[in-house]
Amino acid sequence: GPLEEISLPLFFGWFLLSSVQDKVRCTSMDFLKTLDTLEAFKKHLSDFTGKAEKEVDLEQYFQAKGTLHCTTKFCDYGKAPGAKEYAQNTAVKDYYGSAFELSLSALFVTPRTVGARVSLTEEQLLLWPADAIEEAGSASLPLGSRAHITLGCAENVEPVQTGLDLLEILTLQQDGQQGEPIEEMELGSLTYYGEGRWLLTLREPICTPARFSSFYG
Ligand code: ACK
Repeated sequence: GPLEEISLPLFFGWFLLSSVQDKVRCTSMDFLKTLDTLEAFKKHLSDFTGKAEKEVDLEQYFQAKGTLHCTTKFCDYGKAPGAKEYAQNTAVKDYYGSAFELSLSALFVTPRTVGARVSLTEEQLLLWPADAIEEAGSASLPLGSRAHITLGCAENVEPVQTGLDLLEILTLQQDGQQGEPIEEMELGSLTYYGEGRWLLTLREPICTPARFSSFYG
């Protein structure tokens, strides 16, 4: 009935505690600020602007999208395939409301999105939808590869794009494309994958507390 339909959320996920949201946002802003000034980035500026001579302020280019979280299952209030099964999963019910520590292992930037890659533990993978079809060119990426935090989207880009951008980069890596090593930054090593795709592998992963819950909107 209608009550059942509205009892499912828009999505389930880990929500960063508000005290750490600012820290993660600052790290991301610092990265964008630095990336902006690199000669290597300027060389590929047309990926972002369409015109080589134009300038881009990456901090302005991306807009923040709500509270920082890592989506596990997009349910669309029950309309998404597998939503009901996910909500009834024992692990989902048992862990609902529990605190976790998420490990952010990389930051990535594309002309569409900026995000953080989340490396899930075995325990956290219990909350990843088992039926997840990793929607990239290659279907053979490990479960949970898409796990990420959307830090910002370019104008007219929906946050669902961030996970797809991450999968695209991981698929390139899996297909043996090492990317172009750019430089060692304070936070880690920066690699360019072409077409405006930048990956900063963090030297020290950022550990951040997050609660497993859901969002109704
Ligand atoms: O940044 P995100 O992970 O991308 O968080 C938001 C959240 O759900 C609310 O929109 C994500 N999202 C939206 N549509 C989908 C989808 N079809 N598959 C997976 N995640 C989605 C979005």
